[in-house]
Amino acid sequence: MSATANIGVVGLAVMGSNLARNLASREGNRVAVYNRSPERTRELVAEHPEAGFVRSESVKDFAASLSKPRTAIIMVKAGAPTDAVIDQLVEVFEPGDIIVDGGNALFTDTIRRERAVRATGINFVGAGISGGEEGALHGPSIMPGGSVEAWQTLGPILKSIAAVAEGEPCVTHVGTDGAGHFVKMIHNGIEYADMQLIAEAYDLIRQGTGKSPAEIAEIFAEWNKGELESYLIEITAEVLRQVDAATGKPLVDVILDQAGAKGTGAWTVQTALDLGVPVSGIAEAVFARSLSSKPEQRAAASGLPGPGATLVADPDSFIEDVRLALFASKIIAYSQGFDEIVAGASEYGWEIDKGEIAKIWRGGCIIRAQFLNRITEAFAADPGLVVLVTAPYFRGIFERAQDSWRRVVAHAASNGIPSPAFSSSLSYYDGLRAKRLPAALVQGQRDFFGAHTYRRIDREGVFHTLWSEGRREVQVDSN
Ligand code: NBP
Repeated sequence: MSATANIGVVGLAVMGSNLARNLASREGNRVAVYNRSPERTRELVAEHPEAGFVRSESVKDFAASLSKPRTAIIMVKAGAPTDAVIDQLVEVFEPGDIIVDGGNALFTDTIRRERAVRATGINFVGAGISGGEEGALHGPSIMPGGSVEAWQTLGPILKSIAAVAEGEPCVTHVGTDGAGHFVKMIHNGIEYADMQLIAEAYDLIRQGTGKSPAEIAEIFAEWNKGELESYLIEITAEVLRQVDAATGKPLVDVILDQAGAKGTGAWTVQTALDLGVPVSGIAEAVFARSLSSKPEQRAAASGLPGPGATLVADPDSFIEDVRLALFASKIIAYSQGFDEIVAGASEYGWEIDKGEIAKIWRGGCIIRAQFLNRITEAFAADPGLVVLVTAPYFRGIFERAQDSWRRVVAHAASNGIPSPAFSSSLSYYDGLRAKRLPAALVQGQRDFFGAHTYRRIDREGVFHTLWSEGRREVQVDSN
């Protein structure tokens, strides 16, 4: 086998096949393909003669078909299959070659794998790839980690296949080792929050105005022409418009209301808990899916007391309130996601350019949205921005959305309409801007039962009240 391919793909299920076809369609690429079950490889090659694939049926032949430095993208099921394929490639690759994992790996696995592979002299790059099968075929958003050396070879190849937004490819070297998969994880977490917020907006409008799904589809289509323009708003209109062929009902009314999850949202929240970052919007979105998927509990609780929904007096102004509440809550979710990126970068020693991340999410990926440009601008104008929500553009949205946001959350509460993401976003906002929080009382309680100590607002040092010894205050540390 002669080394004729400049890039290879291992794992030819839907994502790998589409990525291989995307690679093959770009000038200058010759793509080697390999899959554990050879039938899949044969099928792909037979179905796409135009791609000029170099087919292998063994890992050894696959390696031999690649020019040096060998570069291969793994697109197999995340977890043990990824480890198995890495082990096979390490056997046949040489120092300087590059192994890319394009699957949805947990970033800590990527850190572990990068360390182990690097010890052999081979480069390992964990690359988050977003956009589903369509994105893989026509241009995804790509978030690669790994070494600068690997990026030099890989960068031009990934740029050639990535989505393009406003003339720029949606790929950047995110940072070293697991940084790419970390940022992809946050992307997915934000995606969960965005979807939940949109679902709550739909529910509030439906219950508050009595409009049909098809009518609400038109509202989302209209919103998509303005500042909320995004892929998720666009597809929401499509889903709401869809009529079930079997029953003639709106499809959304015949889909079982139990949301599934593949775990990346939960990873985002678990990691945020470890890092101490309040990603309440994302967490509520993950929990909302969990709650929906508890049919027995929901059936048992369905008779509990509480108000039912009533129609609003002025549907048009209510719909505008919901639009603004959605925008404000969405900004909170993105801001919280970026906070987690900052905390992760600090914990794991990555230099992540936040403005660049917002840029590469503008195309190809599920959370692509017009307002990501505003995030890039905010970080460009003030690289030391402490928290995204305080940037002037977002402040302006909060000024505009303020009253609407509160009316919508109040309406949801008084009408018994669950709105965990809307409500928690507003609570987070109020918590963040509060001059004083009841955390002071929590510190007092902690000191009472556990002598956990507290600091004072008027003096340096650490203090403890001797609660059972005359309630005298003592200073326990002069720092
Ligand atoms: P799957 O996640 O369904 O994985 C199927 C592939 O893994 C097949 O090529 C299969 O080979 C291979 N494989 C398995 Br399973 N075990 C293996 C092993 N022990 N050794 C070698 N190969 C093995 O494919 P997918 O949906 O195309 O996704 C690929 C990756 O991309 C995943 O990590 C996924 O999380 C990620 N991703 C998917 C999407 C999406 O929208 N689907 C989006 C973004 C990222 P076989 O043919 O021999 O069984």
